[in-house]
Amino acid sequence: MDDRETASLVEFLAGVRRVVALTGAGISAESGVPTFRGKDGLWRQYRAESLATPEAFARDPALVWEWYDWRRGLIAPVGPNPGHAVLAAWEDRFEDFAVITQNVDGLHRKAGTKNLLELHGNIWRARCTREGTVREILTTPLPEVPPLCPDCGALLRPDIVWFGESLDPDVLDRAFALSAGCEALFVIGTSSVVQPAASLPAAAARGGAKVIEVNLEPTPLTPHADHFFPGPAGQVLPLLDRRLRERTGGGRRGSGQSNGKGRSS
Ligand code: BV8
Repeated sequence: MDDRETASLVEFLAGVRRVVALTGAGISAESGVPTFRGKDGLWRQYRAESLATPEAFARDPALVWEWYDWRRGLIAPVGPNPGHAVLAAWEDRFEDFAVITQNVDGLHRKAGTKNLLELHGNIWRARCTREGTVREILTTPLPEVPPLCPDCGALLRPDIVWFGESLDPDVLDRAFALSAGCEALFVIGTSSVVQPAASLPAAAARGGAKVIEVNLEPTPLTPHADHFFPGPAGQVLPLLDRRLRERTGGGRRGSGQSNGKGRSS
Protein backbone atom coordinates (compact mmCIF):
# COMPACT_ATOMS: atom_id res chain seq x y z
CA MET A 1 0.00 0.00 0.00
CA ASP A 2 1.39 3.41 -0.98
CA ASP A 3 2.35 5.02 2.34
CA ARG A 4 1.68 8.64 1.37
CA GLU A 5 -1.71 7.71 -0.08
CA THR A 6 -2.55 5.77 3.07
CA ALA A 7 -1.46 8.68 5.27
CA SER A 8 -3.63 11.19 3.39
CA LEU A 9 -6.63 8.86 3.50
CA VAL A 10 -6.17 8.22 7.24
CA GLU A 11 -5.92 11.96 7.83
CA PHE A 12 -9.19 12.43 5.97
CA LEU A 13 -10.94 9.54 7.77
CA ALA A 14 -9.89 10.96 11.13
CA GLY A 15 -12.27 13.86 10.51
CA VAL A 16 -15.38 12.24 9.03
CA ARG A 17 -18.60 10.99 10.62
CA ARG A 18 -20.68 9.28 7.90
CA VAL A 19 -18.95 6.28 6.31
CA VAL A 20 -20.44 3.42 4.24
CA ALA A 21 -18.92 0.16 2.99
CA LEU A 22 -20.29 -1.59 -0.14
CA THR A 23 -19.11 -5.19 -0.29
CA GLY A 24 -19.11 -8.07 -2.76
CA ALA A 25 -18.03 -11.68 -2.91
CA GLY A 26 -14.35 -10.70 -2.60
CA ILE A 27 -14.67 -9.83 1.12
CA SER A 28 -15.78 -13.43 1.82
CA ALA A 29 -13.13 -15.06 -0.39
CA GLU A 30 -10.59 -15.29 2.47
CA SER A 31 -13.24 -17.09 4.52
CA GLY A 32 -13.32 -19.77 1.80
CA VAL A 33 -16.56 -18.71 0.10
CA PRO A 34 -16.17 -18.94 -3.73
CA THR A 35 -16.62 -15.65 -5.60
CA PHE A 36 -18.82 -15.41 -8.67
CA ARG A 37 -16.38 -14.38 -11.35
CA GLY A 38 -13.04 -15.19 -9.69
CA LYS A 39 -11.10 -18.27 -10.86
CA ASP A 40 -13.13 -20.40 -8.44
CA GLY A 41 -16.13 -18.39 -9.53
CA LEU A 42 -19.46 -20.13 -9.39
CA TRP A 43 -20.26 -19.01 -12.88
CA ARG A 44 -17.54 -21.27 -14.34
CA GLN A 45 -19.30 -24.33 -13.06
CA TYR A 46 -22.81 -23.08 -13.51
CA ARG A 47 -24.01 -20.34 -15.81
CA ALA A 48 -25.68 -17.74 -13.56
CA GLU A 49 -28.45 -17.31 -16.07
CA SER A 50 -29.19 -21.03 -15.82
CA LEU A 51 -29.61 -21.07 -12.05
CA ALA A 52 -30.01 -17.65 -10.35
CA THR A 53 -33.17 -16.61 -12.25
CA PRO A 54 -36.96 -17.02 -11.74
CA GLU A 55 -37.11 -18.81 -15.10
CA ALA A 56 -34.57 -21.44 -13.96
CA PHE A 57 -36.54 -21.98 -10.75
CA ALA A 58 -39.83 -22.36 -12.64
CA ARG A 59 -38.11 -24.83 -14.99
CA ASP A 60 -36.44 -26.99 -12.30
CA PRO A 61 -36.84 -25.92 -8.64
CA ALA A 62 -35.03 -29.01 -7.34
CA LEU A 63 -31.90 -28.23 -9.40
CA VAL A 64 -31.85 -24.62 -8.23
CA TRP A 65 -32.30 -25.75 -4.58
CA GLU A 66 -29.55 -28.35 -4.97
CA TRP A 67 -27.24 -25.55 -6.13
CA TYR A 68 -28.18 -23.28 -3.19
CA ASP A 69 -27.90 -26.09 -0.70
CA TRP A 70 -24.44 -26.90 -2.13
CA ARG A 71 -23.46 -23.25 -1.50
CA ARG A 72 -25.03 -23.38 2.01
CA GLY A 73 -22.86 -26.44 2.69
CA LEU A 74 -19.79 -24.43 1.67
CA ILE A 75 -20.71 -21.43 3.82
CA ALA A 76 -21.98 -23.20 6.98
CA PRO A 77 -18.55 -24.30 8.33
CA VAL A 78 -16.73 -21.01 7.61
CA GLY A 79 -16.65 -17.81 9.64
CA PRO A 80 -16.02 -14.10 9.07
CA ASN A 81 -12.42 -13.03 8.36
CA PRO A 82 -10.44 -9.94 9.53
CA GLY A 83 -12.01 -7.90 6.70
CA HIS A 84 -15.53 -8.50 8.07
CA ALA A 85 -14.24 -7.90 11.62
CA VAL A 86 -12.83 -4.44 10.81
CA LEU A 87 -16.13 -3.35 9.26
CA ALA A 88 -18.00 -4.60 12.33
CA ALA A 89 -15.62 -2.59 14.55
CA TRP A 90 -16.05 0.53 12.43
CA GLU A 91 -19.65 0.73 13.64
CA ASP A 92 -18.14 1.98 16.89
CA ARG A 93 -15.33 3.91 15.24
CA PHE A 94 -17.43 6.21 13.06
CA GLU A 95 -20.48 8.13 14.29
CA ASP A 96 -22.59 6.89 11.36
CA PHE A 97 -21.36 3.68 9.71
CA ALA A 98 -23.27 1.14 7.60
CA VAL A 99 -22.51 -1.90 5.46
CA ILE A 100 -24.34 -2.45 2.16
CA THR A 101 -23.63 -5.98 0.87
CA GLN A 102 -24.33 -7.90 -2.32
CA ASN A 103 -23.41 -11.10 -0.48
CA VAL A 104 -26.04 -13.60 0.59
CA ASP A 105 -23.68 -15.57 2.90
CA GLY A 106 -24.64 -13.84 6.18
CA LEU A 107 -20.98 -13.38 7.26
CA HIS A 108 -21.25 -9.64 8.01
CA ARG A 109 -23.99 -10.31 10.56
CA LYS A 110 -21.93 -13.20 11.95
CA ALA A 111 -19.04 -10.72 12.39
CA GLY A 112 -21.31 -8.49 14.49
CA THR A 113 -22.34 -5.85 11.93
CA LYS A 114 -25.78 -4.55 12.94
CA ASN A 115 -26.26 -1.64 10.54
CA LEU A 116 -26.47 -3.92 7.47
CA LEU A 117 -28.37 -3.78 4.18
CA GLU A 118 -28.48 -7.12 2.30
CA LEU A 119 -29.22 -5.98 -1.27
CA HIS A 120 -29.58 -9.45 -2.74
CA GLY A 121 -31.16 -11.34 0.15
CA ASN A 122 -29.77 -14.12 2.34
CA ILE A 123 -29.05 -17.80 1.60
CA TRP A 124 -30.24 -18.85 5.12
CA ARG A 125 -33.79 -17.58 4.51
CA ALA A 126 -36.58 -19.06 2.37
CA ARG A 127 -39.87 -17.60 1.19
CA CYS A 128 -43.21 -19.33 0.58
CA THR A 129 -44.12 -19.02 -3.13
CA ARG A 130 -47.85 -18.86 -2.20
CA GLU A 131 -48.04 -16.83 1.05
CA GLY A 132 -44.75 -14.91 0.77
CA THR A 133 -43.83 -15.66 4.39
CA VAL A 134 -40.09 -15.60 4.99
CA ARG A 135 -38.48 -18.08 7.40
CA GLU A 136 -34.90 -18.94 8.40
CA ILE A 137 -33.73 -22.46 7.48
CA LEU A 138 -30.28 -23.18 8.92
CA THR A 139 -30.15 -26.96 8.45
CA THR A 140 -27.85 -28.07 5.62
CA PRO A 141 -28.07 -30.38 3.81
CA LEU A 142 -31.78 -29.66 3.48
CA PRO A 143 -33.94 -32.58 4.74
CA GLU A 144 -36.08 -32.35 1.59
CA VAL A 145 -35.30 -30.81 -1.84
CA PRO A 146 -37.17 -28.80 -2.87
CA PRO A 147 -38.35 -27.72 0.61
CA LEU A 148 -42.11 -27.10 1.06
CA CYS A 149 -43.92 -24.54 3.21
CA PRO A 150 -44.75 -26.13 6.60
CA ASP A 151 -47.91 -23.97 6.78
CA CYS A 152 -49.49 -24.44 3.33
CA GLY A 153 -47.37 -27.09 1.60
CA ALA A 154 -46.47 -24.78 -1.31
CA LEU A 155 -42.95 -24.64 -2.75
CA LEU A 156 -40.41 -22.56 -0.83
CA ARG A 157 -37.87 -20.48 -2.77
CA PRO A 158 -34.53 -18.99 -1.56
CA ASP A 159 -35.14 -15.46 -0.16
CA ILE A 160 -32.66 -14.15 -2.69
CA VAL A 161 -32.91 -11.56 -5.50
CA TRP A 162 -32.36 -13.31 -8.81
CA PHE A 163 -31.22 -11.78 -12.10
CA GLY A 164 -34.16 -10.08 -13.77
CA GLU A 165 -35.86 -9.54 -10.40
CA SER A 166 -36.12 -6.16 -8.76
CA LEU A 167 -34.51 -5.54 -5.40
CA ASP A 168 -36.67 -4.70 -2.35
CA PRO A 169 -37.53 -1.03 -3.13
CA ASP A 170 -37.18 -0.01 0.53
CA VAL A 171 -33.73 -1.61 0.84
CA LEU A 172 -32.66 -0.04 -2.48
CA ASP A 173 -33.89 3.43 -1.49
CA ARG A 174 -32.01 3.22 1.82
CA ALA A 175 -28.86 2.04 0.03
CA PHE A 176 -28.94 5.01 -2.35
CA ALA A 177 -29.78 7.44 0.49
CA LEU A 178 -26.88 6.15 2.62
CA SER A 179 -24.48 6.33 -0.36
CA ALA A 180 -25.57 9.83 -1.42
CA GLY A 181 -25.28 11.10 2.17
CA CYS A 182 -21.91 9.65 3.21
CA GLU A 183 -18.51 11.38 3.34
CA ALA A 184 -16.59 8.22 2.44
CA LEU A 185 -17.67 5.09 0.57
CA PHE A 186 -15.47 1.99 0.71
CA VAL A 187 -16.09 -0.41 -2.22
CA ILE A 188 -14.64 -3.77 -1.21
CA GLY A 189 -14.26 -7.02 -3.16
CA THR A 190 -16.77 -6.40 -5.92
CA SER A 191 -16.35 -6.56 -9.72
CA SER A 192 -18.74 -3.58 -9.91
CA VAL A 193 -20.71 -4.91 -12.88
CA VAL A 194 -24.04 -6.01 -11.42
CA GLN A 195 -26.76 -3.35 -11.39
CA PRO A 196 -28.20 -1.53 -9.55
CA ALA A 197 -25.51 -2.13 -6.86
CA ALA A 198 -22.79 -0.97 -9.26
CA SER A 199 -24.45 2.47 -9.44
CA LEU A 200 -24.07 3.22 -5.71
CA PRO A 201 -20.49 4.57 -5.96
CA ALA A 202 -21.62 7.13 -8.56
CA ALA A 203 -24.39 8.28 -6.20
CA ALA A 204 -21.80 8.69 -3.42
CA ALA A 205 -19.42 10.62 -5.67
CA ARG A 206 -22.27 12.88 -6.81
CA GLY A 207 -22.94 13.58 -3.12
CA GLY A 208 -19.32 14.71 -2.68
CA ALA A 209 -18.05 11.57 -0.95
CA LYS A 210 -14.58 10.10 -1.39
CA VAL A 211 -14.75 6.65 -3.05
CA ILE A 212 -12.12 4.17 -1.79
CA GLU A 213 -11.81 0.84 -3.63
CA VAL A 214 -10.19 -2.29 -2.19
CA ASN A 215 -9.77 -5.18 -4.64
CA LEU A 216 -7.20 -7.73 -5.74
CA GLU A 217 -7.36 -6.19 -9.22
CA PRO A 218 -8.70 -3.07 -10.99
CA THR A 219 -12.40 -3.03 -11.94
CA PRO A 220 -14.57 -0.75 -14.11
CA LEU A 221 -14.88 1.45 -11.00
CA THR A 222 -11.13 1.96 -10.47
CA PRO A 223 -10.69 4.92 -12.88
CA HIS A 224 -13.45 6.75 -10.98
CA ALA A 225 -12.25 5.96 -7.44
CA ASP A 226 -10.36 8.55 -5.33
CA HIS A 227 -8.23 5.79 -3.82
CA PHE A 228 -7.50 2.23 -5.01
CA PHE A 229 -5.86 -0.18 -2.57
CA PRO A 230 -4.74 -3.34 -4.43
CA GLY A 231 -4.76 -6.41 -2.19
CA PRO A 232 -6.86 -8.86 -0.22
CA ALA A 233 -9.52 -7.13 1.89
CA GLY A 234 -8.62 -9.31 4.89
CA GLN A 235 -5.17 -7.68 4.93
CA VAL A 236 -5.81 -4.16 3.56
CA LEU A 237 -8.66 -3.30 5.98
CA PRO A 238 -6.79 -4.33 9.19
CA LEU A 239 -3.80 -2.27 7.99
CA LEU A 240 -5.97 0.79 7.35
CA ASP A 241 -7.69 0.28 10.69
CA ARG A 242 -4.40 0.09 12.56
CA ARG A 243 -3.17 3.30 10.93
CA LEU A 244 -6.45 4.98 11.80
CA ARG A 245 -6.19 3.87 15.44
CA GLU A 246 -2.59 5.13 15.62
CA ARG A 247 -3.75 8.49 14.24
CA THR A 248 -6.84 8.82 16.40
CA GLY A 249 -5.72 7.04 19.52
CA GLY A 250 -8.45 4.40 19.17
CA GLY A 251 -11.49 6.51 20.16
CA ARG A 252 -14.55 7.34 18.07
CA ARG A 253 -13.80 10.05 15.59
CA GLY A 254 -15.60 12.63 13.60
CA SER A 255 -14.65 15.86 15.31
CA GLY A 256 -16.27 17.46 12.26
CA GLN A 257 -13.03 19.01 11.05
CA SER A 258 -14.06 18.48 7.40
CA ASN A 259 -17.00 20.40 5.96
CA GLY A 260 -19.20 17.39 6.48
CA LYS A 261 -18.78 16.30 2.88
CA GLY A 262 -15.99 14.04 1.49
CA ARG A 263 -13.91 16.65 -0.19
CA SER A 264 -12.54 19.14 2.38
CA SER A 265 -13.24 22.74 1.36
C1 BV8 B 1 -32.75 -5.74 -11.76
C2 BV8 B 1 -28.02 -13.18 -5.63
C3 BV8 B 1 -34.79 -4.80 -12.61
C4 BV8 B 1 -28.07 -14.48 -6.37
C5 BV8 B 1 -27.24 -11.61 -7.30
C6 BV8 B 1 -28.25 -2.42 -16.64
C7 BV8 B 1 -27.30 -2.77 -17.54
C8 BV8 B 1 -27.05 -4.14 -17.79
C9 BV8 B 1 -27.72 -5.15 -17.12
C10 BV8 B 1 -28.65 -4.77 -16.21
C11 BV8 B 1 -28.93 -3.42 -15.98
N1 BV8 B 1 -29.88 -3.37 -15.05
C12 BV8 B 1 -30.23 -4.63 -14.70
C13 BV8 B 1 -29.47 -5.49 -15.39
C14 BV8 B 1 -29.52 -6.91 -15.30
C15 BV8 B 1 -28.71 -7.45 -14.11
C16 BV8 B 1 -27.24 -7.12 -14.22
O1 BV8 B 1 -26.74 -6.20 -13.62
N2 BV8 B 1 -26.54 -7.98 -14.96
C17 BV8 B 1 -25.07 -7.85 -15.04
C18 BV8 B 1 -24.49 -9.25 -15.17
C19 BV8 B 1 -24.68 -6.94 -16.16
N3 BV8 B 1 -29.23 -6.94 -12.85
C20 BV8 B 1 -30.34 -7.54 -12.37
O2 BV8 B 1 -30.93 -8.43 -12.93
C21 BV8 B 1 -30.84 -7.01 -11.04
N4 BV8 B 1 -32.26 -6.81 -11.11
O3 BV8 B 1 -32.05 -4.88 -12.22
O4 BV8 B 1 -34.14 -5.78 -11.83
C22 BV8 B 1 -34.36 -5.02 -14.02
C23 BV8 B 1 -34.32 -6.32 -14.50
C24 BV8 B 1 -33.91 -6.50 -15.83
C25 BV8 B 1 -33.51 -5.43 -16.63
C26 BV8 B 1 -33.59 -4.13 -16.10
C27 BV8 B 1 -33.98 -3.92 -14.76
C28 BV8 B 1 -30.64 -8.06 -9.92
C29 BV8 B 1 -29.20 -8.24 -9.64
C30 BV8 B 1 -29.02 -9.18 -8.44
C31 BV8 B 1 -28.82 -10.61 -8.90
N5 BV8 B 1 -28.47 -11.45 -7.75
N6 BV8 B 1 -26.95 -12.37 -6.21
C32 BV8 B 1 -27.12 -15.46 -5.78
O5 BV8 B 1 -26.23 -15.07 -5.02
O6 BV8 B 1 -27.33 -16.63 -6.10
S1 BV8 B 1 -25.95 -10.77 -8.07
C33 BV8 B 1 -24.52 -11.63 -7.59
O7 BV8 B 1 -23.56 -11.31 -8.57
C34 BV8 B 1 -23.90 -11.18 -6.29
O8 BV8 B 1 -24.82 -10.89 -5.31
C35 BV8 B 1 -23.14 -9.95 -6.72
O9 BV8 B 1 -23.97 -8.84 -6.76
C36 BV8 B 1 -22.77 -10.27 -8.11
C37 BV8 B 1 -21.38 -10.77 -8.13
O10 BV8 B 1 -20.57 -9.71 -8.04
P1 BV8 B 1 -19.42 -9.61 -6.91
O11 BV8 B 1 -20.03 -9.79 -5.56
O12 BV8 B 1 -18.69 -8.39 -7.21
O13 BV8 B 1 -18.55 -10.93 -7.17
P2 BV8 B 1 -17.57 -11.22 -8.40
O14 BV8 B 1 -17.18 -12.64 -8.27
O15 BV8 B 1 -18.17 -10.73 -9.67
O16 BV8 B 1 -16.29 -10.31 -8.11
C38 BV8 B 1 -15.51 -10.53 -6.95
C39 BV8 B 1 -14.52 -9.39 -6.91
O17 BV8 B 1 -13.77 -9.49 -5.71
C40 BV8 B 1 -13.54 -9.40 -8.08
O18 BV8 B 1 -13.38 -8.07 -8.55
C41 BV8 B 1 -12.24 -9.91 -7.43
O19 BV8 B 1 -11.08 -9.34 -8.03
C42 BV8 B 1 -12.38 -9.42 -6.01
N7 BV8 B 1 -11.71 -10.22 -4.98
C43 BV8 B 1 -11.57 -11.58 -4.94
N8 BV8 B 1 -10.94 -11.94 -3.77
C44 BV8 B 1 -10.71 -10.78 -3.08
C45 BV8 B 1 -11.19 -9.69 -3.85
N9 BV8 B 1 -11.12 -8.40 -3.45
C46 BV8 B 1 -10.51 -8.17 -2.21
N10 BV8 B 1 -10.04 -9.17 -1.41
C47 BV8 B 1 -10.10 -10.48 -1.82
N11 BV8 B 1 -9.61 -11.43 -1.01
